[in-house]
Amino acid sequence: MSAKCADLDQDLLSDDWVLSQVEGKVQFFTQLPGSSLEAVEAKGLVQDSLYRDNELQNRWVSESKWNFRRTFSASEQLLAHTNVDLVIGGLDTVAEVAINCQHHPTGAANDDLILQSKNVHREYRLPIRDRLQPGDNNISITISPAERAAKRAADEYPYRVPSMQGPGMLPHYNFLRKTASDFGWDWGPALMPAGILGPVRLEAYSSAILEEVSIRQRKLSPDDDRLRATGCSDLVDGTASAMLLSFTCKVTVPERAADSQLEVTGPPEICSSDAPLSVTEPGQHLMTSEVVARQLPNNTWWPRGYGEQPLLDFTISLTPSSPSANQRASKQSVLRRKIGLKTMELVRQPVQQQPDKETFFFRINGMDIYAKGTNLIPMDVFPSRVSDDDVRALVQTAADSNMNMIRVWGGGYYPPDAFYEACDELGMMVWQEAMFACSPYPRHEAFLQEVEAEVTQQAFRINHHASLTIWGGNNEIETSFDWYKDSAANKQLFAVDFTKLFVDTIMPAVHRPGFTDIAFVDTSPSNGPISHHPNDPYVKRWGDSQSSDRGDVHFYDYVKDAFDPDTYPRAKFISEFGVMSLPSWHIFQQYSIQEDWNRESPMVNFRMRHPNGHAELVAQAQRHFHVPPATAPAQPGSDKQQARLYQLWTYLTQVQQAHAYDVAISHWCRLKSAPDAHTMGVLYWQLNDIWAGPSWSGLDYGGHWKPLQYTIQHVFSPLLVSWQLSKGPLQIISIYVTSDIPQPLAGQITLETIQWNASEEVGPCSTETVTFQLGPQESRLVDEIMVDEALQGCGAPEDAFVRLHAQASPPGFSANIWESESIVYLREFKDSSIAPDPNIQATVISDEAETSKIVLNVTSSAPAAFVSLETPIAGHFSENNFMLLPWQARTVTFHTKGGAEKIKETFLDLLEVLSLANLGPQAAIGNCPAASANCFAEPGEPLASSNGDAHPVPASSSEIQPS
Ligand code: BMA
Repeated sequence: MSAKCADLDQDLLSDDWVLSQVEGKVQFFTQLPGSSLEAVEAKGLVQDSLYRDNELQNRWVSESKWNFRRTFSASEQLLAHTNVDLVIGGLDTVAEVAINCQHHPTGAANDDLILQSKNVHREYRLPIRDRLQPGDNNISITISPAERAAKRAADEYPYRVPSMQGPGMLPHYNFLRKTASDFGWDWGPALMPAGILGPVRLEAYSSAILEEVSIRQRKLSPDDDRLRATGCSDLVDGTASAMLLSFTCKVTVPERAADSQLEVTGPPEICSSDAPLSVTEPGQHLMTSEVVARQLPNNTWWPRGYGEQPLLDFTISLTPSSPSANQRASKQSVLRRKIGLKTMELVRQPVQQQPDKETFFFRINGMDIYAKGTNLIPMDVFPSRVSDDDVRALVQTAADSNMNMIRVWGGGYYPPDAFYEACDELGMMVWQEAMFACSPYPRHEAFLQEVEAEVTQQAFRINHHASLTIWGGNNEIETSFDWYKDSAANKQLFAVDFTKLFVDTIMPAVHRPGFTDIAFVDTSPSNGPISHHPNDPYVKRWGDSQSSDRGDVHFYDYVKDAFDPDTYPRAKFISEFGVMSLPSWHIFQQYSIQEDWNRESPMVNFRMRHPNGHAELVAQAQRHFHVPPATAPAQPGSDKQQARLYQLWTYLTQVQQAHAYDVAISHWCRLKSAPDAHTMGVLYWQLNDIWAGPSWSGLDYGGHWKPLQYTIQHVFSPLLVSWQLSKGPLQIISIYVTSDIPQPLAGQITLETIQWNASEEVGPCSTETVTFQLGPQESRLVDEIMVDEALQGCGAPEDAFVRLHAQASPPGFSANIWESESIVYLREFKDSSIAPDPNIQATVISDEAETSKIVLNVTSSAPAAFVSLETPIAGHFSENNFMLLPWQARTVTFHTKGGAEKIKETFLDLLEVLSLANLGPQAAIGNCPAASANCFAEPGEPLASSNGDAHPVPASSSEIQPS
C-alpha cells in the first residue's frame, strides 16, 4: 500500500531508544519495533525465552515497568507547518506517552502526558505542534505490567467474567486489549511481551490530509439510471457488468487551510466518476466519492483455483485548489489502493427439502466456492520479528498447499497490510475475526467505546481488500458459556453482554465505513440470525452453536477414533477441527537438551499446554500403532536410544495427525454433494506455530513443514479420490471422487491390491480399472468393491492394501490433467504385516545451485508407508509423507530457502528417512525386553555425502533391527 498523507513525515521508530527498567537498574540502548523482553534477550541479560522453560525464568521482565525514551530534532521545516501530529500505535499495552517530559525515568508528570492507552490493536493521531520546540525534543513511553492491569480491571468489575485458565496461562486476558494469546494458550507460552510495535512518526501539514479510505463495491442492476450517464455502451447493452465503487475517505482539514478537492482516478475500467468534491471546513470529515467501473471476465478477481486475481490501481487524492500548480503537487495528499472487482455473498438458505436446515457457503461472482483452508494464529510471540517477506512466505505456503481461505483467529492480533496484500495477490479468501476469543468479555461503556474505535479503525484499514470475504465478531465465545461455572449458571447475563459487544458494537463498526455488504457472523461457531433479510432486525439464533444443521462448526474429539470418518459430523462448514502432534524432532532439539527427550519428561510436560494432551495422544496412538515406550532401558548407549525413541514418538504423533486430517477432510469433501450435509468448507486448526511445543499445526515454529502440511497439499487438491470402509463382517470399500473444477470431468481410477511384502519383481497382486464421469464441482460415489474381492489371491486383510489412483480431464481433452492417489488400509497399522526393512534409498540426481533445488530419487525394496524425508535445512520437499512402492521410484525436489550451493555437500548427511517400518512391533511397549539393546536402534550413521553424482544412501529406516 503506498500513500503520501502529510507534507512531511519523520519516522521516530527506527533509531536508538534508551530502555530503562523504571523501578530497577537495567538501562541500555535498544531498537524498535520490539519489546523489553526482546531487548533484554538481545543484550544477553536473559536467555532465549523460547528455550526450555525460560518462559518462567524471564517472567520478571514482563512484570517490570519499562520506559522507552529518545530525543529527536524538530526542524524549522517541520515547525513551519500549522499542524504536526504524532501518529503512534501498537503500544503493547498499558502505555503512557509524553513529549518533552522532565521526569525520566520514573514516568511522566501528568501535564507532559499526551496519551494513556491500553490497546495494542489501535493507532492514534495526536496533535503535538504546540509541545515541540526548535531543535531537540524527547518522547517517552512507559509501559506498565499488563498482567497486573488486567487483574485490577477484573477485580474492579462488578461481577466475575471468567477467562480461560489452561496450563501455564495467566488470567484475565479478556479485560485488556492485548493479544490474548500473550497470556498463554493451549499451544503457546505466556510471554506477555511489553513494548512498541509502531508506528511512531511525525506528520506535518498545513493543508487538508487524507487519513484513510474505505472502499465498498456493489454490482449495479442493468436498469440502474447511472449506467446511461456513463460513456460506456457495454454497460448499457449489458455486455459488461457495472460495479459501483464508493470511496469513503477520512479527511482532516487544518485551521486556515486552503480549500481542497477530493478526487478518485484509476484504470480505463472507470466509466464515470463523481466530480471532485470540495473540502473547506476545518475539522474531521467523512466524504464519499463514487465511480462506476466496468467488470469483464478478464478483470474479475477470483479465489484461488477458480480464476485469476487481477488488481486495479486506484488513486485517491486531495489537492489544495488555490496554490500554484507546483505547490499543488507538493501538497497533495494521496492514497493508492489495489482493488479486485468481485461480488460475494454468504449463502444461508434452506437446504432443499429440509427447511429446518440452512446452507453456509460463499458465492463469489455467482460461483459456489468450496472453502479449503486453515486458521492463522499469531505469526510470532514477538510480532516485530516477522518481516513482510515472512508474511508473504506464510501465505504462499497456504497457496502451495492448495488452500483458498485463511481464517484469522480472534485470540491473536490483526495482521499487517502485507498479509492482506499477499492474500489479494494469491486469491486467498480471508475470514477476519475481531480480536476476541474463548471467554465472555466485559461490556462497560469505556470498554465498548475502546472496542468500537479499534474495530472501526481496523475495518477502515482492511476492508478494501479483494480477499476479505467475511468478518467474524469473535472466536467461540457463545460456545464458551458452557465452559465456565459463572457463565453456565447465568447465561442470560452473558448473552446480554455478548449482544451489547458483538451485535450492537462490533457489527456496526465493521459495516460503518460504508461497507455494509460484507458478510458478518457474530461468533464462530454459530447458527447465525433468525432472519437474513436486510430489513429484518438482527436477532441471534441462540442454541446449540455446534449444530450441524446450520452455520459453522468447530469439531474436536480426542476420545473417539480419529481414523474413522463417522467420528466427524455431517456439518455445513467446518471452521475448525484438529488433533495434535509434537514439534518436529530437529526443531525441538534446538530448544531442549538431552534430558528432555522423553515424552514423560518434565520439560515435555511443561510445553504441553492442552490439558491431558499426552494421555490423549498415547491413547489414540495405541488404537492404531505399535507405540514405542517412553523410556529406553538404562544401559550403555541408552542416551542415544532415548533420543531415538523420542524421535520415533514424534514421528508417530505427526503421522497420526496427518492421517486423521486426511480421513476427516476427505469425508467433508465427499459431503459437498450429499443433500443432507452439503458441506462447503473445511478450515483446519491450525496453520502455524508460535514455539516448539505440541500443537495442532501443520508448520513448525519457523515454517518447516510437518507431515500434516504435505497431507493438506494432497487432500486439498482440486481432484480427490477417497474411500470409506464399511463396518461389519462383509466389508465394502466405497470409492469416491470429488472435484472442485468448474467443468465436467471424465476419468478413470486404477485399483491395485498390493501386498505389504511385495517387491519390484512381484509388483501389484491385482489391478482393476474403473471409469467415471463427474459434473462440475461434484463429489460422487464411483465404485463399491468387496474387500474379499479386492483381496482374491492376495492374502488376508493384514497382508495387503489397496492403492487408488485417479486421473481425469474435461471431456475432449486428450491428456489427463488432474491426478489423485489414496491408500485403502484394510487393517490397523499395528495389525498389518508391514515389511520390517523396506530399505529406503535416497540419491541426489541434480543439485543445481542456481535453481535452489535439490532433486532426489527415492526408492525402496518393499512398500513403505508414510515415508518421511526429514532435514534440518530450511525449505520443503515437493512431496513427502507418501507411500513408496518398490517398482515406482519417486522423484522428490527439495526447495531451499537460499541457494542449493551452500547445502549440497551436507544435504544427504543431514537427511533422515523414516517410515511406518520404524514403528514395527519391535518398538512397541511391552515388546522390548529391558535388556535388549536392539529395540531402538540409534539414528543412522552419517549418510554418505553427495558429490552431485547419483549414489545410494542408507536411510535410517533400515537401521532398526528386528529383535
Ligand atoms: C479452538 C481454538 C483455540 C484453540 C484450539 C485448540 O477452539 O479456537 O482457542 O487453541 O481450539 O484447542
